[in-house]
Amino acid sequence: SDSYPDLKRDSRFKKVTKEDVEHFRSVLGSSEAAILDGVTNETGEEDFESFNSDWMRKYRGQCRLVLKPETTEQVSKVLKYCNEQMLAVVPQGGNSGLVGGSVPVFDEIIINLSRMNQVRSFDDVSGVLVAESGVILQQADEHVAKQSHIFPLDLGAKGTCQIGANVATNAGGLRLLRYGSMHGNILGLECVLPDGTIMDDLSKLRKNNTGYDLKQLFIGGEGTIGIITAISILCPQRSNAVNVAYFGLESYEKVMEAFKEAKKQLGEILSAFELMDAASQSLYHKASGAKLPLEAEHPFYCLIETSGSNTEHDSEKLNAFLEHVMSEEIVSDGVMAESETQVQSLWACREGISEAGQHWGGVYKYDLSIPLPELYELVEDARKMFEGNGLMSAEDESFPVVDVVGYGHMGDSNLHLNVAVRRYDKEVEKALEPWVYEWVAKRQGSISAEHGLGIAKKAYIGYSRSETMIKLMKQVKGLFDPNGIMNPYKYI
Ligand code: FAD
Ligand code: 2HG
Ligand code: ZN
Repeated sequence: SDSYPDLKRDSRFKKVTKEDVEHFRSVLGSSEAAILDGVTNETGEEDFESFNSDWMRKYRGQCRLVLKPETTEQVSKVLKYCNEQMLAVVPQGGNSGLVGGSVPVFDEIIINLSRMNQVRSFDDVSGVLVAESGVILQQADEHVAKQSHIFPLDLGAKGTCQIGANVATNAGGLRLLRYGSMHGNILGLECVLPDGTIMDDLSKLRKNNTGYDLKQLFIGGEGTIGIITAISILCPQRSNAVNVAYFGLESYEKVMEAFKEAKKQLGEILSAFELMDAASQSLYHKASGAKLPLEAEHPFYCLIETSGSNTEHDSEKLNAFLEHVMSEEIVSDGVMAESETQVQSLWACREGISEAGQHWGGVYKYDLSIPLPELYELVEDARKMFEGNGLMSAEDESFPVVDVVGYGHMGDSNLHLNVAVRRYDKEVEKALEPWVYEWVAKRQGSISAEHGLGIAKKAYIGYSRSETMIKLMKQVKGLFDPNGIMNPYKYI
C-alpha cells in the first residue's frame, strides 16, 4: 500500500475472488445495502472512499469489498468462510477512530456493522440496555433518555460512532469521571469469533463471579480477536438538574486547584472536568467562527458539568463552589449556562477542538495518560522543541507546524496533544516520535489513554507495556485468531 511503505502484504492471505463474492451473496443477499462489490463489477474507487479512508484522511486502504451483515448469524457465516479461505477482515463501525484501526491496510475485506442497529431490550428498572453493535451512540442515548436514563458514555463523535465500536475501543469520553469505563459498565457481550463461533455472553447480571471474565478481552481489543455483535450495558438514571460552567484561569496550578475544589465541594454531582488551553480555544474560534464565552483571553480554561437529582440542592452547592473559587482567585472569570442552548455552546468549545485541529491542513494527535502534576508540561515542552528546531511558525507558511494545542479530560489525567500542521511532514514526524512516547514513558504514563493503538501507535506499545505483557497478549490473540485474519497489521 502506498500509505504504508514499511509494510508488506501478508502473502498467506488470499485475494478475494469471484467465487468468494458469490458465496457472500448467498449469505447476505445481493442488495447494494448488503454488499459493495468492486471485485466482480465496475464499482469505482470513489464509492469505497468513505470505507477505505479514515476520519482524518490520514490512513487509506485498498479494499474492494464491503460486507454489511444484518444478523449475528450472517456475521458468523461470513467470518467462518473468511477464516477457512484465509481472507483477512477489518471490523468497521462509524469509522471515527483516530488511530487508523478501522480501515484496511491493503485489500482486507471490510465488515461494516452499520446495518446491525436494533435495540433488543431496555429495562427501566435495572437500567440494562441490550442493543446491537451498529446502533449509533447518540441514538442509543436518545433511546434510553425516553425512560429517564443516560448512556454512560459521551463523546464528540456521538453522531457517527457506534456502540459496539465504542466497546471495541473502550472509548473514554467526556463523562468517564462520573460513570466509569466500559470495563465496568458492560455487563455482557455477544461476539463472533473468527471460526464462526457465536460467543453468547449477553448477561444482564451486575455480579457474576464464575471464572475468567472473557468479555473483557473484547473491550478495548480493537477488533483483533472477534467481532462484537451486541452489547448489554448498565445505564444510570438521567439527572434532571444539569449545570455547565466555563472558567478562565491564569495558570495550570490554578486548574489543579480548581479540580481539587470541584471534587471537594461538588463531589457526587460532578460529572465532567475538562481542560482547554488558550491555543485550543483560539484554534476552535478560528476554525468554527464561533464566539468564545469569555471576553478576555486566559492561559487556561476549564469546563465543569454537574448532574444531580435535585435542582435546588445542586444550585446551592454550585454557588458555594463558585463563590469559593472566585474569592480565592483560583479562577479569574467564568460563565454558567442559563439555557440548553448555552449548555450546548459551552460544550462545543470543548468538543469542537478535535475537528478544529485539522483547520490548517493536518494534525498530529496524541492521546496520553500523564500524572496530573506533569500533565501540561508536555505541551510546553513540545512547543519549546518546535521553537528550538525551527519547524513552527504561526505566520510563515514555509514552516510545517502552525501551533501546538493541549486539552483533554483533566478529571481522568488524560491529555490530548494536537500539533496543527499545514501539511504532513516527515521532519515533524521525526521530531515527535518517539520523543512524545519517551516523554510519557519516563513519567509512567500511557501512550494511549483512550483512542487505542490501531496502526498509528503499533510500533510504540513497548513504551507502555512490558515484554511479558505483550507476549501474553500475543498468546491471547493466537488462541482466538490462530490464522490471524482479524484486523491484521494493526497493533498485535
Ligand atoms: P471505528 O472507527 O469504525 O472502529 C474503531 C475500532 O474498533 C477499529 O479498530 C475497528 O476495527 C474496531 N471495531 C469497530 N466495530 C467493531 C465491532 N463491532 N467489533 C469489534 N471491533 C470493532 N474516543 C474516545 O475514547 N474519547 C473521546 O472523547 C473521543 N472523541 C472523539 C471525537 C471526535 C470528533 C472523533 C472523530 C473521535 C473521537 N474519539 C474519541 C475516537 C472514536 O470516536 C472512538 O474510538 C469510537 O469509539 C470509535 O467508534 P466508531 O464506531 O467510529 O468505530
Ligand atoms: C476528545 O476528547 C477526543 O475530544 C479527540 O478524544 C481528541 O482529537 C483528539 O486528539
Ligand atoms: Zn478524548
